[in-house]
Amino acid sequence: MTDALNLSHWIDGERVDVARPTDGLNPSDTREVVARHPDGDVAEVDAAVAAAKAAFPSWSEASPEVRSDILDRAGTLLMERREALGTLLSREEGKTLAEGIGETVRAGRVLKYFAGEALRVHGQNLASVRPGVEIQTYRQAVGVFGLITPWNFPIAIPAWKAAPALAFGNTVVIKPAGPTPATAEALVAILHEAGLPKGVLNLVIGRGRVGQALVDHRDVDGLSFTGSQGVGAGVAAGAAARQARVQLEMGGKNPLIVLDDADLDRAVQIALDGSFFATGQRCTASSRLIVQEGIHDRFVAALSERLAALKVGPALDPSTQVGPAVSEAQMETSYRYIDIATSEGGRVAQGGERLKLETPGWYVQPTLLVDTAADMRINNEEVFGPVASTVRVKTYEEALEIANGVEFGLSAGIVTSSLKHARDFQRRAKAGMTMVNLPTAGVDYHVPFGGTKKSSYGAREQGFAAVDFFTQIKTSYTAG
Ligand code: UN1
Repeated sequence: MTDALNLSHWIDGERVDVARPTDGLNPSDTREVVARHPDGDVAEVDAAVAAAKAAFPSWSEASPEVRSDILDRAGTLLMERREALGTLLSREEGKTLAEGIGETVRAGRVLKYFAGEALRVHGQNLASVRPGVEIQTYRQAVGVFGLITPWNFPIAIPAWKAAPALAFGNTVVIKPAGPTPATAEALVAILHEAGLPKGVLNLVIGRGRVGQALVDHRDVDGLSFTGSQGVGAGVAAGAAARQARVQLEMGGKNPLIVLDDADLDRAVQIALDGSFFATGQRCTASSRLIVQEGIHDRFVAALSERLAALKVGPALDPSTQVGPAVSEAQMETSYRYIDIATSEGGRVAQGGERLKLETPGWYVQPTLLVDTAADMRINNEEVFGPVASTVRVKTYEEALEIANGVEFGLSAGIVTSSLKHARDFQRRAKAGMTMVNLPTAGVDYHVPFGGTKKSSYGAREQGFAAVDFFTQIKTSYTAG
């Protein structure tokens, strides 16, 4: 066993030594304490925001080269330490080591991408309707951002919110999710090692009170949140009440349509990846498999066979393909939804049993539910675990209607060899992202990310879109 880490808030460039009342357990083996967590409160948030506010003038006015170099160096450090950081991530969150290392590299790439973007902030020149008057638009940093990040991508999501915020000259306070502060602290430490001036990036570890204090703080100019839809709605309401900027990334109930003309092996692999890898704990996971009747039974049989062969186990075991749920509560949510689905008339084709492995952990058997109807709770509410359900349909039109018939609209996929249906789906799917012959989950780090309906709110994250949220436009008029 590895010694437990003692975590700290980071305020004004310093680790703050505090009491650490909470033990963060390893989901793969709950006998192991991965880290001891502090429990921050309003006082720490006040101090962190004050530090961020004080650091803003010099950071926002620094040469973009300064910001670019620091992000680039931090990206290099993350990638060089991918094994150690990926191991910590997997011990803390429960995803497999390959997934933990992959996520660490992704975070490093995000930092490097925004190192470049720091140098590419554009404005425009426009002719005025009044002769002799010129108009320029500039993008300027906004101020202090509060970033409220989830546990399922404990390094990539803090990186993809912090990197654009910092690249464009803002200062930041991060509140990492309850189960995964160790990985977030490691990221903050690396950014300081890379040369970040004090106060530019702060971290306050704690419960919902910390997030609420950020939402309510008069000196927090913008909030970026990823998490559940219910909490997100409260963040938006709090931000709107005091006219802070807000951006939310929330749940999904992402459909994957499989048409009769799909290549069966490919469809099965896409569903397996999208629904079950990363333990299904992705807002982009394909939780609804909408399958045309001609391929349905073959698809269910082949996917069930692949699921039965999946090795569920401790995150660091090299043979593990699916790690545990992050927490007991998440594990119980999966099992509860399996019960709800069967009580509503669904049938378990594979999985569904409680798993008892050698190490005590929060394991969930990857589960495929079949014969479910589109209006059942299992097809409308996010489970956030390795659980998927199939809905049998007769036609493409019926599939599309069901795909679009939920409150969420993050990612939507189709497996087909028909160009006509693929193109039609891209146009008519009510989702922020569409995937043709690809899993709904697993997105690139350099392009816009986000959804429609209750999945997202506010400006898009990532890629060329990130500048819209993390800068504001100034329009300047000049007469000669
Ligand atoms: C992915 O599918 O690779 O919380 C990214 C989430 C998303 C990120 C998904 N914001 O699951």
